[in-house]
Amino acid sequence: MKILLITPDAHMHKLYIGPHVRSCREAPLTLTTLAALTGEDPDIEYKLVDESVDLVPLDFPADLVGISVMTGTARRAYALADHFRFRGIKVVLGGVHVSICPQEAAQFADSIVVGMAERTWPQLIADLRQGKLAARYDDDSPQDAFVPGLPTPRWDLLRKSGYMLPYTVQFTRGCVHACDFCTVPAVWKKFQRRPVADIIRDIKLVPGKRFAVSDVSPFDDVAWAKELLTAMIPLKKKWGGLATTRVTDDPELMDLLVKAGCNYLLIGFESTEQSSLKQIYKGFNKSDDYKETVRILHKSGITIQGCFVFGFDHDNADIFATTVQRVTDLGIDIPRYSIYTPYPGTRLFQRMEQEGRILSYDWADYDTMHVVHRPMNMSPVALYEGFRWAYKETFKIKSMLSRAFASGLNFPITLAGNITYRNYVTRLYRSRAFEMPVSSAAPTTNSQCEELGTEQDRGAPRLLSVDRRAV
Ligand code: B12
Ligand code: SF4
Repeated sequence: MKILLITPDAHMHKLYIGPHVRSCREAPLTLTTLAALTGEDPDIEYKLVDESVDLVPLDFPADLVGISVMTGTARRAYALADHFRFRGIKVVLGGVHVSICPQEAAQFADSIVVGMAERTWPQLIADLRQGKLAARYDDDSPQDAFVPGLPTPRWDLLRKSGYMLPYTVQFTRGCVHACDFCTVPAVWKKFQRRPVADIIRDIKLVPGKRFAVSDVSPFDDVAWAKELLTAMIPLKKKWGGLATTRVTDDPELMDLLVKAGCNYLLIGFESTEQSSLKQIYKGFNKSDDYKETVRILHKSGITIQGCFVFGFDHDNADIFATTVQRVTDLGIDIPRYSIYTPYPGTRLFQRMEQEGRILSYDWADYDTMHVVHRPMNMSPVALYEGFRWAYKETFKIKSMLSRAFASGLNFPITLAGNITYRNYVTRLYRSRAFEMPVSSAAPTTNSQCEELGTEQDRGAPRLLSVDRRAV
């Protein structure tokens, strides 16, 4: 049985080096994890395609196509699904957007998988073999504190040359926090850890010295994190991942992070304004502490990718210049900006809908680079222009080089990160000019996307254009 698994394109991290495309990030885990779930089965032949670095083989002779869907890539995913179903191939959709909007996704698939797929994916394959594919599979695994028995991802199935870091290891899933704009607490209700022994087994199987961790918040159970980091020390690997600003609170945790080989962390600072942090339920970020957080991380030899968001209700036109200045003063190595985006399923989406402030229900705009809500203290155009201005200002060559030189031994990581985002700024300025998104018939009830799956709302003509551009 030939199974084609696809992650539709997320343009942002593409880096063009001549005719070659690389993705300036870690290799994604979703497809390699799915492929591992069916174990050693000689009858199954997987082909994994991450559209950020590869072309989707539209004529592939698959028996089954599986597509992983995020909100921002939903249109592209549905277009690909249409294409393969038109060819008579069964299509299954899964992933975060499917878990939030199952009824919408079901219209484009023969089957959908809601939630994690550890149990449902092997079951789905078994059902398909017997010609009994169900329309929907729901995750019924126990939401225990630990997730035992996850296999090592099938890293061998991805094109390694496409990524900065071709090996990604999973430590945890979910998050203990509940920021209003974040999909994670909306989909994964519980913070779950993997058994330390399973994680160590996976890390030992990483062939090179370096790997990535793409879990959103793996160090918030401090006692467990210390146990894991202690077990990682003898492996002598180098790695990077994500953390919250609170990671620097515990000196022993910081010490173990360094000893375990961490030299890069992506951190959501989100705002320089405490009033905004409070409003988005991220009050555990203390703007006054940012300087100290950065100092501790730098002293520990850790490069910081610092994320800031524009468009909060307390933001006014001054926020762009204030943030750009603060990013410089703090010495953030790799700054990154996003636009506040009310993803379906989140508390923010619910609030924005109630307040009638959602401007676009076109999921393709939900990539944090487009304004999809009406800001409180500025116009949507001013938000978009301010966002672009902040990026342009921050990624001037002189600023980039000064950040890279300031990062000492981590010069290569910082420079690579800055080049990626400068590249991104260029694309941002070339991309379609800001148009006020026109909401096609806003839903009349607050039932989120379940109401949005009509022909009219999903904009059928655009969906059918499967993009055959060569990358
Ligand atoms: C790594 C990552 C990325 C990577 C790789 C994405 C990928 N698909 O692998 C990159 C860098 C590309 C990325 C980009 C973005 N990301 Co991201 N990302 C993540 C992150 C941190 C981890 C994903 C992961 O690897 N999980 C581990 C794997 C094993 O789990 P999984 O993907 O959930 O898959 C399991 C199930 O969901 C299911 N499943 C998933 N797909 C499928 C498909 C089939 C067929 C089946 C059967 C099952 C199935 O089975 C899997 C095994 O159980 C998540 C947070 C999270 N916890 O999920 C955010 C997350 C998915 N990203 C998010 C966002 C917002 C973005 C960006 C917009 C950010 C940005 N500004 O750039 C862009 C997307 C651009 C766009 N055009 O929309 C949001 C998604 C919100 C939403 N509603 O879509 C998340 C949830 C983070 C958050 N804080 O809310 N991201
Ligand atoms: S934004 Fe980060 S800290 Fe907040 S809920 Fe999401 S993953 Fe957790």
